[in-house]
Amino acid sequence: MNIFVTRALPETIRKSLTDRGHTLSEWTEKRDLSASELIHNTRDSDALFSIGKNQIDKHFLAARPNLRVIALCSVGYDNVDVAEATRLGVPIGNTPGVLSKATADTAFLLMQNVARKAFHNHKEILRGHWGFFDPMADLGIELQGKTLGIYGLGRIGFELARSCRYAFDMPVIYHNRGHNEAAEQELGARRVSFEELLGQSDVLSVHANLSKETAGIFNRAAFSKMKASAIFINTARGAIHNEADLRQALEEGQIWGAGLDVTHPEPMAPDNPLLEMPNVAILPHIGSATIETRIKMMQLTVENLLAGLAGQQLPYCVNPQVYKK
Ligand code: 8YV
Repeated sequence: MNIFVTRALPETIRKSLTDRGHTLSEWTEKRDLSASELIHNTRDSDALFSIGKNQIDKHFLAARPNLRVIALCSVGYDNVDVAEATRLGVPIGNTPGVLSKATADTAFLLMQNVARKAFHNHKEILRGHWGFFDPMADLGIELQGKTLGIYGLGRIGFELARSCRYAFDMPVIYHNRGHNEAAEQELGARRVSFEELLGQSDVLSVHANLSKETAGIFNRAAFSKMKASAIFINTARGAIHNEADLRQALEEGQIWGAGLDVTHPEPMAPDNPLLEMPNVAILPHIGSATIETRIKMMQLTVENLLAGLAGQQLPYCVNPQVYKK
């Protein structure tokens, strides 16, 4: 069967599909496909291997309702109209679990970078400013014993909470719809209201899905309730924080610093003022970007594709309701 892939694949991953008799058609241009290009290129496809930001919206699904499987090479699926895919009976696969540690590690490194102004200090060396030693210039803050707040404690939040607990003995609070029993038992994490999360966190890290409920929830009102010494971290989706409000909060000292692996839009413009702020660390969405993790993500995507093309239930399925029809 025919699989359209939105990127060129490593040979081992390609082989795991072609060895099963499938034919691949890969998009090799170094840019994302437009909506019409995605529709055009999947005209003879039985399955879509989606890497990057492809809009799997109503328009696309209406044009390609007969795809046997849409396999996302990501854990997030905010680029997909899942309700519409479910209505049309199209199974959507994702890659949960395998990127949790890598993404949590990215949040951890951003947290440390902001706390110690590491990116800023590195930029200072490049500017030739490694000169006179001033013992009170550019000081960071200690993380030891500070409170970690997690907005959306799932697999990734759990890994970050564990790292912070063991590395810096940080007590953990979190805001979720329900309890996370494992985090409460293993890490002594405490579930709190959103207001308490804002008011009590020394480091507040976002690990929620982007949804109608979470979009823009970190806005001017939210930042104004945080500690002036707090660090805000987002490795989930850029649209969960309001960038103008975040910038204002940083400029006015409502919060101490921010570390972002995600922005809205992406890529961030190179002249964005946040990039020059000493208390801000920004990365270009590299949360899952380790060799080990990216290969595992692709392997899970392959598992989903093989199952979907064989008419079986996807092992990692976002909308298992399609099988109840
Ligand atoms: C991906 C991600 O790199 O899994 C996710 O949701 O954000 C990243 O791991 C990105 O989605 C590109 O496909």
